[in-house]
Amino acid sequence: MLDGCVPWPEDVAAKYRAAGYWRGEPLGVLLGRWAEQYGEREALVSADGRSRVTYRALHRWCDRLAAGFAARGIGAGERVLVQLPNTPEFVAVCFALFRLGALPVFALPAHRASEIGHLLDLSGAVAHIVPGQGGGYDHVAAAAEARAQHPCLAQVFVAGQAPAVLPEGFTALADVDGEPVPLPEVDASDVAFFLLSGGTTALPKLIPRTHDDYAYQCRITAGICRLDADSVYLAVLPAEFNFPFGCPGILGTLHAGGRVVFALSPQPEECFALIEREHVTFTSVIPTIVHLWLAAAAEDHGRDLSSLDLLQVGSAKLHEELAARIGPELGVRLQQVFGMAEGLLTFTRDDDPADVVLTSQGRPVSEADEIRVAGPDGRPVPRGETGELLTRGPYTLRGYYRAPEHNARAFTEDGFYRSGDLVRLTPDGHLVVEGRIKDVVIRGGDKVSATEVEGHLSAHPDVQQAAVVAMPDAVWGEKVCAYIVPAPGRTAPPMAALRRLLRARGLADYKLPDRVEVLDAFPLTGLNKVDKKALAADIAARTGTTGATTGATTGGSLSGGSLSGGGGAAGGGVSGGGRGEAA
Ligand code: OOB
Repeated sequence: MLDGCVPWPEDVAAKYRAAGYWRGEPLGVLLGRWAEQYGEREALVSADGRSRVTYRALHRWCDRLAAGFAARGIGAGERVLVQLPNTPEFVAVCFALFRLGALPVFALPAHRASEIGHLLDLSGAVAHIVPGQGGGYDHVAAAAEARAQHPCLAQVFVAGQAPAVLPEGFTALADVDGEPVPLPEVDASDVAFFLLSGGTTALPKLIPRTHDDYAYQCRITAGICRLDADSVYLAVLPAEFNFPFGCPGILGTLHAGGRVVFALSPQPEECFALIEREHVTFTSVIPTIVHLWLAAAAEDHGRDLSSLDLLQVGSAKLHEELAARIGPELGVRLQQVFGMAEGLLTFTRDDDPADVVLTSQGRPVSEADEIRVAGPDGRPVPRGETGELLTRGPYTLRGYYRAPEHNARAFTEDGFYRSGDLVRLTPDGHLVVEGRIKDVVIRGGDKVSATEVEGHLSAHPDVQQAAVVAMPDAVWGEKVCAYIVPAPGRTAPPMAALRRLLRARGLADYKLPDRVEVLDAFPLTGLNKVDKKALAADIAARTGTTGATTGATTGGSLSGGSLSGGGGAAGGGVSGGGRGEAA
């Protein structure tokens, strides 16, 4: 396995192979197989409908792109930062790189200089692939700056409409083309690409996913969702995210011979029109998008959504009241999905009783997924009690890339990944998410590391201390609330100034505080740490919501008036746009 990665133990790998989970087929080879099987059927459709790519054409396109990349020196084992919007190019780039044994590192289109710089440092990427336009952000200029600061980054490829004049070292993706060349043998047990962790640490870690493990994940989830050649998937969430990429999402649909349609935003006007135009049969979204779609469906949107059969919802807790509206109001089957870029996926199933679908996050997709619900001492708790979810299995990583110290904490000695999620198992084995112990805000479906944001806030000269907690929100589930203690003799900066500061420091928009509260001093725990539970309970009380969105934030009433002083500064300054910008 690639240096810096942790392989599965040999005996475990042998077991997964013997069971037929891992079949030794690299993803690039699988695309060739699909092209043979599904030939002239449509594989990919752009949002505007102008680009419609058949399986055979996709196969050829990837071979030519691979030849073009190879001619530009990109080879096996090299990392390539891929940051593209939901377009057919995204899929072509991925498979071209898979065929070369080069390794996509998936960044989100919403990522800015801070995240991109970190990903370049960590991955040592030799190339960066960005969109030429769209999203209201100049990715080309940003890539030029990143390239100036990261000598490893030799080349930038510009997808879509590239500016007529490109800086030195930049190439329009459309010019990356060549007669197909012999491709290297790719080992399916090796890394195929990297996903990003959802920020338990200040900065995201890289998750190596192998050809074998990801092919298995796509196959098994496509089976559970009963995909076939008539399936039409609408890719609404950013394609670089595990949920739309392969749960079963884009890759699972291609495996089944179906059609993938790309949406550029989650807005109902766009998505409903695409569902009608393309006869979309299933899609995967976050609860925030469910809110948007239900509101739009209640009005006369004039669209025919009758083709839509299955709606997968996950990435943040779906509350029962919202879940119960999905079937009747959208006329679809609901499937709850709990998952993580690290691996483990749990789905509710077609034959589950209605209350299980409404109130649980389902059960593991693989019979080989191992789940342990552990108490603070690491020992399993009795069935039905809440504890931390630990897991291992045939598509769950054994270690983050180049992170031995973090790995020592994030995994048990016997290879279980510590998810940081608090869950319980029902008597019949369904998982219910009750909260989390990791210091993350789940805003919509985006994971915001509190530590990361706190670090940037503390850089303001008028800020002595900052603590970021989740603020319950009816539509977003949670939003980012920053508590600030001003530096002695200073006044706390207003929220707008803090948001400006964070933007200037290159932070993605979805991480900026939605509300700022000012305190003279932070409440402390018995161990003299900032009592974040108390802060979270405080903001829940101030906003008139319960802390129910995160079990981790319940309880802890505030004692001794330590939260006194400093009225709330602003609030409600939610950045516009929906998930399209924020994701
Ligand atoms: C998905 O992946 P990530 O890596 O962005 O985030 C993983 C975390 C989980 O550890 C959990 O804290 C939270 O997101 N989460 C949920 C959830 N699904 C994920 N919390 C409550 N209810 C759910 N249904 O978010 C992801 C990856 C693949 C499929 C679906 C989601």
